[in-house]
Amino acid sequence: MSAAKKMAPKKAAGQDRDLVFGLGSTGLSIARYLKREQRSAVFMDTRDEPPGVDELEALWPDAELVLGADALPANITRIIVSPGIADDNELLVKARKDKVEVVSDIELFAREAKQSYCAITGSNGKSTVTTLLYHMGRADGRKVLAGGNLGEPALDLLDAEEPELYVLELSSFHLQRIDNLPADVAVLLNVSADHLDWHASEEEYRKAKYRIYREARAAVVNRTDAQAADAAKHIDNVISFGLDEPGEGQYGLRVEDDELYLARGDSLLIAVEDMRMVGRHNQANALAALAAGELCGFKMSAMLQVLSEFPGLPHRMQFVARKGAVNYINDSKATNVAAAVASIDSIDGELVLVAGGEGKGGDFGALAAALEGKLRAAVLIGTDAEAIAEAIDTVMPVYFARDMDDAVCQAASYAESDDTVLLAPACASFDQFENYGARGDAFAAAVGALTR
Ligand code: UMA
Ligand code: ADP
Repeated sequence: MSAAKKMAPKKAAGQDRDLVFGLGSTGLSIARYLKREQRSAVFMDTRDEPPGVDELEALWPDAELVLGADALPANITRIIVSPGIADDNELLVKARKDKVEVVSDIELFAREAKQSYCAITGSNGKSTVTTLLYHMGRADGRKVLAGGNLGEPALDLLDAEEPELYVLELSSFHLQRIDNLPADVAVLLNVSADHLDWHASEEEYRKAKYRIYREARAAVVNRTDAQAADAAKHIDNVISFGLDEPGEGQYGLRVEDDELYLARGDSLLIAVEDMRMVGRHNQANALAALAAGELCGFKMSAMLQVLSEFPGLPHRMQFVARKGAVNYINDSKATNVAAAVASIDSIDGELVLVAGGEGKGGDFGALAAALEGKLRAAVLIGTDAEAIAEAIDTVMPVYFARDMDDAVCQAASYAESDDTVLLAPACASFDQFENYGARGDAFAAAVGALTR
């Protein structure tokens, strides 16, 4: 199949035909699913050269393909849409007006899945909690599969040997398009502004997150967000978590003999010192994972073992090196303001912040408050460097860098003994890098190249 634009031929009357809209990793997983189901389909992407064309050709040699699409193909029964395509896409708007069903891959997963599943969302911490829960289940001897926004697209999970439990990471893009999601356990970790370049408003974004609870059988709620917790009030089986002291049967933090512990009610579970992940936000993530694991029926001992061993995911508060008495930490996955604030709050002592990229419509004001009194300097890169500078230049010296190499060299020159140089961009990476992983790798490589 060439990347040249091809118009899909009209289908024969009476034939059901799906339109797969988007040819990234989700689109390919939908193609594999439809192939298994022996459905007829046409594939479309607004891009002239979407990433999935070659793989689609190998999977479905006679596939009808519409690239650089500016109109819907004729005779479509249903559109299965990828998460990156926003609801205000004019082709989707037209399809809805024409009463064509628009569904997401997650909706199809929910219709097809025969085993239990735990659905996890939140503005930050989703991947960490999804991965923790996966490991906790495995440590308890369960057959668990994890995917969704993290790793394998959900429909691909249905093609593997059936597990006892699926753990699904869901984004607001997924949830915005969910009608039926009867998750056995639903977890909403936290909500802070993000993806305002996709969602029409912060209110719409929040509401999309709350949809995770609509049909859930059991829920984990963050008791410090009353509005979010309220969205689960119709559910009988609810466990809360928070960084305060927990009530009976709830998860939180307790101090005993000057030592901080994760706790369930009055029972101390594990000292924070004995966890491998660092940072207050990871204490919250661990508590949420324990609550979800309890609702999934996992043994406490297995779950605590995981907390004592799991070092965290790459590009999340990842220690890179100590050079010239300065620690370098890669939190490239801090792609929004709240995540960057959480990582800044996790650092003791003075820091040099490396931040910037594509701001996704976020408000950088909260960065200034988090940085007050602890920042040696900020080195800014990318499209929204100026906007960040405007928000924070009252609390610290701000410098601009051409690229990551330049940013790390400058950061090293401003850092003093025992400072931390922290990459916590508060922005998406796409203006300069393929993804946040490539950005974190560039940071680590630049640190590696420092001579002192
Ligand atoms: N796009 C077009 N035209 C199209 C189709 C897509 O311009 O016709 C653009 C989108 O606007 C977007 C990009 O292409 O900028 C990718 O979109 P996609 O929906 O095709 O992405 P996939 O490759 O299918 O990957 C998606 C998730 N991506 C998004 O939601 C943007 C991946 O999450 C997820 O891992 C994958 O499905 C499997 O489930 C990534 C992500 O960035 C990690 N997610 C966001 C986040 O975590 O903040 C929500
Ligand atoms: P997500 O999948 O939601 O993006 P990750 O687990 O990948 O979440 O973490 C991404 C970043 O978000 C981390 O690098 C950290 O900066 C921040 N973060 C993680 N957990 C939390 C939390 N519970 N609250 C606030 N920020 C967090």
